[in-house]
Amino acid sequence: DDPGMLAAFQARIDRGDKIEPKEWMPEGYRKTLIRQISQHAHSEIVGQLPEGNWITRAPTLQRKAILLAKVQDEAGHGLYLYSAAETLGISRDEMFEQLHSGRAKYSSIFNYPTLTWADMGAVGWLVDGAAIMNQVPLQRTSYGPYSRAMIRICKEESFHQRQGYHIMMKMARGTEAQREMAQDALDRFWYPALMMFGPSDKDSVHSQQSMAWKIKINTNDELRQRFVNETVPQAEFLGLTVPDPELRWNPDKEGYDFSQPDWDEFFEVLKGNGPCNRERLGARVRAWEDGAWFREGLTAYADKAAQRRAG
Ligand code: FAQ
Repeated sequence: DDPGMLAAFQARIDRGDKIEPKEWMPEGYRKTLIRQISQHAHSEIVGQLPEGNWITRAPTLQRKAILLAKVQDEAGHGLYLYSAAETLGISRDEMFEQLHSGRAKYSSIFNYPTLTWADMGAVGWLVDGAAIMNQVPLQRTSYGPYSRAMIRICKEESFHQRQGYHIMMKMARGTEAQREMAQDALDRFWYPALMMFGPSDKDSVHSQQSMAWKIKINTNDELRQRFVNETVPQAEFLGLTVPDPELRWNPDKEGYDFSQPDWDEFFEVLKGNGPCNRERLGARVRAWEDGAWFREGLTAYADKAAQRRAG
């Protein structure tokens, strides 16, 4: 890229301009956005699977309707984000190919199993809670279509977080067995939720450049700290214990000191060796293959319709 063009582009970013699809952008900026937005889209699509597991077993009709609506929202977010990525010159088929071949990532969190109904509470409360913490600042990201997608998505994520917390309240204040299920769900999801923010700043390869381009607004560790600060009082309100003996309020930094997740486990999950990686990817590949006849039918119909119009 021409140095003059790069400097002018950086000046636009620094001024707070939004970059729009047809405008000039450095190749690295385009590639980073495609990576981040498509990974986010894949996360929404794969993220339907752990909760989809409980739709047929929700304890009441009302809970079932709410969970169904939440999972449908996630499909919508995924499609919305694929569209935003397409404005950068990648096709949806290419993105699916990257997901199905294992080349593209999706959030590590969705490689953990959802074992009990309380996990639906923990996912909504902690996973959507972490997603919001990450995505609210992204409403100010420099790429126009992405920032606008984030505004809408964050509104729905807030509802998701509240429904999860509501399940946790019910369980934590229910029978002793229900309280234990809620505690167990918190025990299993706490550290995987902390991992959602990405590796520690010192190991984050992309943060510096992404922040200079305002593709990212905060560092991974900043957002993780914010999440802990907001979530610990919510756990206390539920009467549940965060599974971290080192957790302590630190008045000097006006935040909690807390233990880091097991980063070796995180990198293993990223390499495809988490508890559910194979199952999740397998389910997506199967869905793609099972839908082949339908895609072919649609294309054949579109071709015929175009011929008819031309004739
Ligand atoms: N999982 O240099 P950095 C949701 C990778 S919310 C997997 O720090 P970056 C809603 C990273 O890609 C979840 N991979 O990377 C929902 C990179 O590898 P690469 C989705 C991870 O991009 C809720 C390498 O590690 N949200 O789905 C993870 O600057 C409930 C080095 O890391 C978003 O994607 C991870 N946790 O920062 C749905 C938000 N962390 O690509 C259903 C947008 C890092 O070079 C139910 N994304 N990696 O091969 C972001 O903000 C950023 O991409 C970060 C990572 C913060 C995730």
